[in-house]
Amino acid sequence: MADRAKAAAEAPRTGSGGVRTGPGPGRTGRVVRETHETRVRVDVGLDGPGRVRAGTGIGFFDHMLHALGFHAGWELELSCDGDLDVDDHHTVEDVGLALGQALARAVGERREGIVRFGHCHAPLDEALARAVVDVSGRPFFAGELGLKRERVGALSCEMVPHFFHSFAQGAGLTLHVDVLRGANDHHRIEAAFKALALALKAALSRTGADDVPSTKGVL
Ligand SMILES: [Mn+2]
Repeated sequence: MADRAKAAAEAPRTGSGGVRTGPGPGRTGRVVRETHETRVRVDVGLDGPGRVRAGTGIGFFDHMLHALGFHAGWELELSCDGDLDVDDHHTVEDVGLALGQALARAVGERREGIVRFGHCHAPLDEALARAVVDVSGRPFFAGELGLKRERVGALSCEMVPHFFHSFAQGAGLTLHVDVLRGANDHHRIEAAFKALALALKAALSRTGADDVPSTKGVL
């Protein structure tokens, strides 16, 4: 990570600029997150047009973030300069948190006017994954991914559920992701990200009303 001393002097800091919240015509969120370990920038727009750029220094992770953003229909620009000389842990964790926070900002504090619940099955050849999401404001992740390899490319398989956990924490999502079958861990992970993308696309779609989707009147 370049200029580590400067980052350390400023850390930890979570800032935002040009952030517009609420379900306006363009729902966007920006997060800049700097710590001793990583520097993450995320710009996300929930209403397309489905252009994605992701650069984290971990090729397979970028491939998964691209799948997530593309299939969710997001405009996503994400970069992370992290301490990959240590390992992939801080980079994956902090990208999950920052992307989740950017998503929460784009949705808006009251979460009004969204469907709220979403679920999807996604196959990739022999692999089949299921994602179920509630934009609840209560962060929770559970799931069985059944990964056998230690890593795919430069991404540790143990960091895949950790990413989902961090993302759920940052975004305030209740999230269940399970891979139901599949022989190839690349396929299993990619099916999981695609299922998550499609479940989120459904949950974040607009109802056309501006009410809060809860019997409590608040989320
Ligand atoms: Mn692939």
